[in-house]
Amino acid sequence: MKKVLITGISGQDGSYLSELLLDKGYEVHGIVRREAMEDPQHRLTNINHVLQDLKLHVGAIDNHLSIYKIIALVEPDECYHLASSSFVSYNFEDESSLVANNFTATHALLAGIKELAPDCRVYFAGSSEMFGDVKVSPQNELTPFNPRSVYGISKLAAFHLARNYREHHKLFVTAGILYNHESPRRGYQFVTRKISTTVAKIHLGLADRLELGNIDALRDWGYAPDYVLAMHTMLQQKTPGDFVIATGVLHSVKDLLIEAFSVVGLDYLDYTHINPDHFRPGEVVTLCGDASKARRELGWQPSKTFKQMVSEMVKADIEGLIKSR
Ligand code: F7E
Repeated sequence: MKKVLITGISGQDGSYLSELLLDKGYEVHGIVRREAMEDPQHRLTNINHVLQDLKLHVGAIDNHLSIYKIIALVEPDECYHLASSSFVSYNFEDESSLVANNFTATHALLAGIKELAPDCRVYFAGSSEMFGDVKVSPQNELTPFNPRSVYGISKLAAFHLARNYREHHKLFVTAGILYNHESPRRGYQFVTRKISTTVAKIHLGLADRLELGNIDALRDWGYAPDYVLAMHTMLQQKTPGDFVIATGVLHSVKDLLIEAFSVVGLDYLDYTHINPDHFRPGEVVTLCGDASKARRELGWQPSKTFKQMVSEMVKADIEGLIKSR
């Protein structure tokens, strides 16, 4: 039985990936914080339904010793490094934990794998934020990086480290450059979930307004379960490499609003208020990915349209709110 180690297992992507790998017969190990183990009902919501099938280890991902011990214990065949501080906006408030979570943690993991499990295949979660203020669109694996946020910079530094371990230490390290990917399990701070949950509340009479920042911002939004499938397929290739995963279709936050409110038959203009506090300094407004390499080499393609995904998110939030009443 193949063994897999996932950092960030309780997040959106970690939870879908766990399901996928359990279905494929893997022994699935994950690293979680101590606080999460002490309060699984609230902190492990995304993986509660598969908790009994997982093997969880308490660890601090930016602590080399802690990571080494877990790698030595698990001896993984595959490792998916998904843990990171992923909310771009927080960057501006706490840069040091971003560097620790995104860069130091990647170093701890790669160094541990090199010493203790050198045959393990590693997936590194890169981000379209590494492209930043782009001069060309859409972006592919050869597009120059020009990150505009500390998040993007820390991810890019870790991405270079991953490449370095691939090229100089000959580890099987593959990096996905993933564009925004969403689902009913997305964190509430991200704009898709903020909108879907507020629309659900408005529909149920639990809220009457939605405050947003720049609604003209454009993003390439995909469906998270499709993206974790891409991660797994990447690690089954003969050789490691870098892959852009994206839909290639741009939508504005305004499009998202129109779709989400239309699910409950309302007009976003009646509820939406622009709050300048939600605008980001140096915001990257247009990022669109060219996933032709993934289509060609992995046979990967998105399974859902933007409209279908937004509708699923709003309906899931309505259902969740009704259940929790
Ligand atoms: O913002 C605009 C905001 O926070 C999307 C992460 O997974 O994808 C994600 O990063 C857009 C931005 O995601 C609000 O300014 C307007 O233009 O949902 P988001 P993100 O920053 O694109 C990349 C690929 C990652 O790697 C990240 O880890 O929506 N926007 N008004 C707003 N965004 C938020 N959150 N809240 C607002 O009120």
